[in-house]
Amino acid sequence: MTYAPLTPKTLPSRLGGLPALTDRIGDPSLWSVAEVGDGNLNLVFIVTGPVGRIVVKQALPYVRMVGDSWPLPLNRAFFEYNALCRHAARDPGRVPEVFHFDETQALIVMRYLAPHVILRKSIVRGVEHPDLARHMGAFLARSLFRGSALSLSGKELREDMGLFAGNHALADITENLVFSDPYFAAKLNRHTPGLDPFIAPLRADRALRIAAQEAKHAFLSKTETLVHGDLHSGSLMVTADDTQVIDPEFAIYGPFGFDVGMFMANLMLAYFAQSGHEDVPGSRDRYRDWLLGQLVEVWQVFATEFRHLWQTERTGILYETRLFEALGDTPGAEAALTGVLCGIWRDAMGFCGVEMHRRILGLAHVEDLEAITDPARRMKAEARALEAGRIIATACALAPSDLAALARDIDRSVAR
Ligand code: SR1
Ligand code: MG
Repeated sequence: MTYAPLTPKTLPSRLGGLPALTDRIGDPSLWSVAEVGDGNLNLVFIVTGPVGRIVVKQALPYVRMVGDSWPLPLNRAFFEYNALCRHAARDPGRVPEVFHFDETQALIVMRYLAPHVILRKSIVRGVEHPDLARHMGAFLARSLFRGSALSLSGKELREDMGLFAGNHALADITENLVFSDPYFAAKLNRHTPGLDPFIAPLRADRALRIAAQEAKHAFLSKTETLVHGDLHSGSLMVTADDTQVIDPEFAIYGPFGFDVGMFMANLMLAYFAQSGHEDVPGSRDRYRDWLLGQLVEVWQVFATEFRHLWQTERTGILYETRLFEALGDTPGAEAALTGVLCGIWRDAMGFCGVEMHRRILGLAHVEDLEAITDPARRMKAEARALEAGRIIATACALAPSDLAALARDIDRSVAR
């Protein structure tokens, strides 16, 4: 059958013959189906059978949030499936299990995560997830290290790079929406009324436009590892003690720092949104501390785990042990690692700053800020986040330990 989008009505007859589903959820004549997709691109169905539930995700041939005026290739499901397989192998237990993939129908059948909720929604409600930074720091280090030339042979790396190079349509979205559109009056941009006095100087800031293009240059040219490509808090599902990484359809070879910076940016945006969510000023202070604590911890865990993998799993073609440890030069390997981590941090900060900007000025905004119903309060929160993003993207020597203090200073001083 050629590609056709599923509907809740057609799904049981179209997928009811697949043992991958019937073995897990039972008799298709008893299935009930709900389409629950609230993301920007795809259809997502929850299928409930007599003995279980399952998720079916299907790509649409266009961008769902815009409509069929913006076509988008179905093959993104192929890249998502391949990224899920690699993530499952590189950090077992951190992504939902895939039960079935149909390339023609661009659909993936996967585990229904319960009682998980989307992290962003939980953050908007002010819920703490104590293990978030620990899980994400480890996931980032394992998926990025094990997907790179630090772990893979030249053949493995280049073949996989070739495979994911086909995901250029999704990379093109990132290249435009993240790195360029926020810095000029692009057609699909939108922003909160009243924010214009903060946008004009931002767009006039030449150093910032250069920093954004340097970040774009890094995204395009540093094919260092397989990145998730869209690692924001809407791509994570959480419980009190679990974190699951979903939706890697933007996966492509890119810089180590890309996923790190994107994730940190979304914690930053959540931090600046807090003033819009508190009933009385200060009532979300504890939550602010939690968010900044996670921001600091995720880098610490990432660096610690990356160092551990560097010392124990450096089997790839880069920084070979025969050039360091085998020559008795373990300090040399440590010095090289320090350089690599510094480079990742620098890149991550560029990505962090531009992601903060595009979520306020571009097409795709975040619920953390959108949920602030009073436009004046939203505008002030966004003005602070814009300024933080500007400093983060342009600062030459911002250390991991500086980030939390920077956020607190700007939250106290800008647009008061
Ligand atoms: C047109 S797609 C807009 C955004 O949605 C996705 O989740 C990515 O973040 C993309 O940039
Ligand atoms: Mg997504």
